[in-house]
Amino acid sequence: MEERSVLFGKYEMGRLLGKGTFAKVYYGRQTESNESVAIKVISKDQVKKEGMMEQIKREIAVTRLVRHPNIVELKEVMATKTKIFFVMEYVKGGELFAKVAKGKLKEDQARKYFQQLISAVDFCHSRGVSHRDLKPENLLLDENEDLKISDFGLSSLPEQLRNDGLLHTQCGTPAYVAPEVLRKKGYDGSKADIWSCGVILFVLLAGFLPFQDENLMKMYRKVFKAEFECPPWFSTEAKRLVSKLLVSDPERRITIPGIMRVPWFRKGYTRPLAFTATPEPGSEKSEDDFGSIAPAAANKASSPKFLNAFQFISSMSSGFDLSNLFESKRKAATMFTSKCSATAIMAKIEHAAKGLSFMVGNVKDFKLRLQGPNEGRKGRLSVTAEVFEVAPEVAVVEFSKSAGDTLEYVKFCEEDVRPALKDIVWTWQGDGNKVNGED
Ligand code: ISQ
Repeated sequence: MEERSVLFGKYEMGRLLGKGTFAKVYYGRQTESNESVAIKVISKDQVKKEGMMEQIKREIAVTRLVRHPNIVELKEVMATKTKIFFVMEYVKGGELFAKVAKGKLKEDQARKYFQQLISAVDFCHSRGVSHRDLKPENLLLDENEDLKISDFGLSSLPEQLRNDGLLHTQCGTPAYVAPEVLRKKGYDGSKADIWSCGVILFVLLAGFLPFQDENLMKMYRKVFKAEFECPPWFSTEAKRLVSKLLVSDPERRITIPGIMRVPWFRKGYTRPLAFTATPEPGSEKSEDDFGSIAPAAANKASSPKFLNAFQFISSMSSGFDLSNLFESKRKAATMFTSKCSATAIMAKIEHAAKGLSFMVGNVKDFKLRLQGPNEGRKGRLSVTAEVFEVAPEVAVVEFSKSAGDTLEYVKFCEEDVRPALKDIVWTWQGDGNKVNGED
């Protein structure tokens, strides 16, 4: 009988789907539901050695924030002492790249993919996320021939923002990267994404790249000058749109609202239906069985527990060591993301707690202890609030109960904390892709 490795007693690992610098992606099958998944395996050692842990954390945070029909969904994050596993939606149809490699697409087909690409990119930008490595290899097709963007791995959230509010890192493949990125001056990630979308649209319609030369210097020069030529089969309208996308000066490049007004783009375009908010993995479980281990692994004392993205981020922020989480029982915790500074969040929590007559004390720089005014069922309620900065513009805030009754704690979180902090919350854990203020 063939030996199949089973991950956490839950996913049967299958063939290799793809390989990157830090990760391998395997086909997988959830044993219980028979559902296909893609499992990205990352070696922690290698990631730590290369100082990439921050990037991994960002990938998780970002992928959780951007749930959209045209973006590969991250279902679960698990870890052992040596490896990180991203369980993702399995996308059956392969890379869009493979399709284009066989030849140019018909205009209507190219338009459909471009519309789906812009819809997903617009959604990400509205969440403050730019991809910065958009290229056909990162675009997959599902069984309905719908496009799915994969791999926010090496791009994602605004990482190296300087005082000018512009990005200062270069990622991306030269053929697709915007001139301002190659110039290594600060750039606006969302404008650079629009350039890449322009290159992708050109490739879909032409079957070849707009800026190509065996000599890399010459290729760069063409990119800087946005020097390209549309093949004769491009329609006038398509040519006009490509010329508005591939504009060297990012300030003069068309914006997403601009693209959406172009008749060529609008043809047959329907915004995706309201995205269904799927619960945060693990949120459907009760507190007591949270972190329980799957049957195959359950009888091994050293088996790791499942971690969802938020736990994962917070555990890594507290020293990059997941081992403590494997042994201890998970605390009752409530988390949200915020785009405010850690200092502002701390001040807001302190103010809100004092307004509720809680005593407030500093445990360490970004950790507060809040103590309730009344004796509860199990003594005075004591709550810890901790702020983790996961990216310059994104913080994860975790509330956990240190003492007192769990029901009183949950009530406190839902009825007191949630309304009091509504101004600073971006997304609540478990609210799917709902951003605060959206219903
Ligand atoms: C999902 N399905 C198939 C292949 C994949 C490769 C990378 C990321 C996600 C994937």
